[in-house]
Amino acid sequence: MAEVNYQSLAECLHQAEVEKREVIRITQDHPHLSVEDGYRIQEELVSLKCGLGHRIVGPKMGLTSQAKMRQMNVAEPIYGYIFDYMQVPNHASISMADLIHPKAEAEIAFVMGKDLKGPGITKEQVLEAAEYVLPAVEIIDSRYKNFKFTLPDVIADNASSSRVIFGDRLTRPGDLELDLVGVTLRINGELKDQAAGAAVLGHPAESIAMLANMLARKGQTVKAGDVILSGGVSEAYRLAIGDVVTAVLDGLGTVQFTVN
Ligand code: 0L1
Ligand code: MG
Repeated sequence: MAEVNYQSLAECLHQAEVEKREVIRITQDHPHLSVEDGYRIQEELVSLKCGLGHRIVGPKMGLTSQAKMRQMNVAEPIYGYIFDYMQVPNHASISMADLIHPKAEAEIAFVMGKDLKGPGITKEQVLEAAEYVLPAVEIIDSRYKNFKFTLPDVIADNASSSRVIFGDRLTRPGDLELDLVGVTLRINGELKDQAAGAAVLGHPAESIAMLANMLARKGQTVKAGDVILSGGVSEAYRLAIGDVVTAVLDGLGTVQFTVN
């Protein structure tokens, strides 16, 4: 069996993103790739991007819904990183030519005012440390053929991170019950999904607490200034040229963009 070369696998995933082409999942050649291996590849990918001058906006949590965890047969969500080049202004457009097979999901983002150092971080500590929350739509665009992967594969691929559109309005986290925030996701006016913030691990702040505790295992922290995606409130929906995507998060605001 081929030896796992973390750096060259990260380079391969990065090139696939740059060249907007699908690759075969890593576990095809490396069936014993572990979750830990996946994060080792992700770390190489993140440092490669940083070396190219890209800046981390913040971590993101993925696979936070019961449905996605069941589908992947996992007990724990995963994390990845959002970079500056992934940000698209609200009400702007994304270009299909820049992406492979994108899907959109509505999320709640947290702007951290204080560091959070796990283990043992709680939802209450997250709500105290967060300065603001804001609405977001994440575009996930797995680099793997047909969006088919195992858990270590998707971790290596930076949790499918591709683009993010943040809403315009910042809200204090204590100003509303984040688990009760109603969310609708429409594409071309058609209601695709309706959900509440509780779809994210019971409460979106639980997801940030889990992130802080997962990072703590590696001696890392959630940092003041991080803007963190807490996970999909809605399901993720495939996008096509001409689509107009509108996510309304009750009390937080609206995110809208078009696909060219
Ligand atoms: O943000 C996410 O929940 C994506 C996690 C990766 C799984 C996928 O690409 O569907
Ligand atoms: Mg997501």
